[in-house]
Amino acid sequence: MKNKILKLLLLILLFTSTVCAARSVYLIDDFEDGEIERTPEWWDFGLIETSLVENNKEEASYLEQTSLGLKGNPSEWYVGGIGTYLGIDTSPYNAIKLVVRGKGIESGFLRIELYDDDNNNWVVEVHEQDQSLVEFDDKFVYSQKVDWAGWKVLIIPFSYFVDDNPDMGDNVFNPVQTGTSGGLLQMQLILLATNKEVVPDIRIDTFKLFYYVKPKPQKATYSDDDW
Ligand SMILES: [Ca+2]
Ligand SMILES: [Ca+2]
Ligand SMILES: [Ca+2]
Ligand SMILES: [Ca+2]
Repeated sequence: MKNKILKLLLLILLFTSTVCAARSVYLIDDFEDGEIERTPEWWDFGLIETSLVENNKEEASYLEQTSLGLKGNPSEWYVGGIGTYLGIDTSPYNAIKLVVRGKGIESGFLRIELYDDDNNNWVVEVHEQDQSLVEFDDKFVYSQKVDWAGWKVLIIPFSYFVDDNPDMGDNVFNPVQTGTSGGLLQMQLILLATNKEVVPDIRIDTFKLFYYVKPKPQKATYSDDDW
């Protein structure tokens, strides 16, 4: 009888941990539907050129069919970007994960911007005088230099993001839907050049939020022979 109860408890534990693990991933986009303007709708701005590109699956084991290409004119450093509306509660997550393909040392800078709703209205209000600013909500940013060739998995904990507008919002990364806040309202990806003579050119794929658990460092083991 005792064994049966133990087995049952183990099964419940296994089931709940599987459900929790499954819930702790939110796929923003994998571009497999071949659509940039739907599910989710990405808008673009500046001189960014977007394209859906067929992946060469031999380049990495985790690749599916399609990824999103981002490139554009480097003459002003700033190229432009894409954005999408989310309106989600990020409580179950603590990090962003995506895969990025570079073309070498001057592939560009990728800046990720997260907007959290601090005035509880589910809207990011653009500043009346300056369209590049928002008026009441936080904008948290993280920049990644892409200086490699081929695909790379990036894990970016939310704690790496810094508040970019100290005069707006509450300057706390709190995109949770407590009370009437809309949580994480919007995300933008900005492409910048690292060299005015080289077209920044990257591809991104499987963009998701998830719960990241940092792997424990391996304990060093020594034998007497090491000393
Ligand atoms: Ca894909
Ligand atoms: Ca707002
Ligand atoms: Ca702020
Ligand atoms: Ca905030």
